[in-house]
Amino acid sequence: MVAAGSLALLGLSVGQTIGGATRSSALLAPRGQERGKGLADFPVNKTAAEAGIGEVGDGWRLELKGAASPGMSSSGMSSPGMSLSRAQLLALPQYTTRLPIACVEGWSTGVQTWTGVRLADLAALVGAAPGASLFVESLQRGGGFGSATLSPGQVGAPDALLALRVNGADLTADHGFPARVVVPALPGVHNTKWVARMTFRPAAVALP
Ligand SMILES: Nc1nc2c(c(=O)[nH]1)N[C@H]1C(S)=C(S)[C@@H](COP(=O)(O)O)O[C@H]1N2
Ligand SMILES: [Mo]
Repeated sequence: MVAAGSLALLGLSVGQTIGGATRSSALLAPRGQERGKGLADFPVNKTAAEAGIGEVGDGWRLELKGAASPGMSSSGMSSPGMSLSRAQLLALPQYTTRLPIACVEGWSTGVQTWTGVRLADLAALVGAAPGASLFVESLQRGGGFGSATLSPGQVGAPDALLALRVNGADLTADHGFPARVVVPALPGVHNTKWVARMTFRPAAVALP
């Protein structure tokens, strides 16, 4: 009786383990998942803790650097740039876009509603030349995903945002608080989280 009972219990727990493992290895399952966060409860590629991001407080500033067009600046030096608090970013015109983030690993966040500042507006603010590309750097140190480059077309896309909010609430830490990039039609890896610095670079000059 005891043996049969243990066997039955074993069968039960094996069943549950298999169920759990099957769920977490499902094709569309992300590596990590944020739970119990209501509207922000959608897949996460890497959590803030995994990326080594501590709590980001009021001291955070977005460092923005522009670059005059090569023809206008013989030195080719970038403009001094500016730094913006989250409150200052929220005071700029806000745009909302409904976009999924699709990871090359084969899962997607599904369509979420992102709100923030247009990349194009940030480019204009810092005096970047038309046609500039954008180099985005995260607070994250190390790891392959701490920076990304966006083409001039992506910078100019009306749906390309530095997102501050998602689904009507501030970004959660795991989705990139205080600010993250969202761009349409690019692999998820371009949607840099925990943004620290954005550098607009002049369009490449064709050599003779
Ligand atoms: N700084 C940073 N940004 C990042 C990543 C990362 O590991 N570090 N992962 C990227 C990848 S591969 C994907 S698919 C998306 C996923 O966004 P999510 O975690 O909000 O779902 O974030 C991107 N941005
Ligand atoms: Mo990804």
